[in-house]
Amino acid sequence: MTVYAVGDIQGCLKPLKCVLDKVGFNPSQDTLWSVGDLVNRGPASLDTLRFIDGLGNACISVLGNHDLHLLACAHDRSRLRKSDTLLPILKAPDSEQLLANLRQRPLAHLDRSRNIIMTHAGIPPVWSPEETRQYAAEVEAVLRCDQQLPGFLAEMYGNEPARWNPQLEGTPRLRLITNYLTRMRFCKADGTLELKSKDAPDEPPKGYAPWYRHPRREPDVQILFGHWAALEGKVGIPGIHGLDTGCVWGNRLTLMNLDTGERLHCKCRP
Ligand SMILES: [Mn+2]
Repeated sequence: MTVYAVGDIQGCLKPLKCVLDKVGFNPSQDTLWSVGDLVNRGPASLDTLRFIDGLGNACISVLGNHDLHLLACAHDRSRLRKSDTLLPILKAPDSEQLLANLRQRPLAHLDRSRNIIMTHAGIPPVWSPEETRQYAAEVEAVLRCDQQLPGFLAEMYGNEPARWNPQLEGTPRLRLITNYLTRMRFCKADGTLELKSKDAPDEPPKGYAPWYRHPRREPDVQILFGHWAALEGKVGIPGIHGLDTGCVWGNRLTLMNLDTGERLHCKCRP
């Protein structure tokens, strides 16, 4: 019974199967955590979704920005961009089921017995792990509601508001929660986001720092995240684990054993 966590897969199914084979992953005994961005840019997004769904309860995957983009494109195909590789999912005979399953996935997974929290992009310094779960649940409820979903997906995009305030309401509140959990890289200690820069962490926009460099509310809770391939998996802070190692960009896929902390990689082409 081992728990593993995998970095951004983005339709790279072959490398995923490769790392799982390397550790002899057995879905009837082991568990796979995924930091999200299951789909897009890579070649096998459709089969990746089918594979992950096929793992059932043996896989816990949080939603990433590309997963949410897939849901948005399903509701409004004009959102599809040239670089997106999502069309095969939208045209698949099992498309409806795959999208329905994706909508049920969380934006944050908190495991108190292991004292680990996992999100796609990270946790803003102003939120505790419990608050993170609570705010994530607000967005999850909207994603699961047929009436509220289309409106949210239409208004989800945008960089404002930039700073958390518990009094925020409605769309601005949901958009900021989503941006923190699925798009954040740089912010200020008070949580103010800067979403335009995708640079290396040692070149932050003036006045900002990588989110994980700020003091956090509960340092004894470990954080797992993906999203930031430029980090190459190196965060340099004990207890904070960056798992995106840019597989889809020609680098490698990372699988981490959460019991031992050991990491292994697959460099095979997607
Ligand atoms: Mn991402």
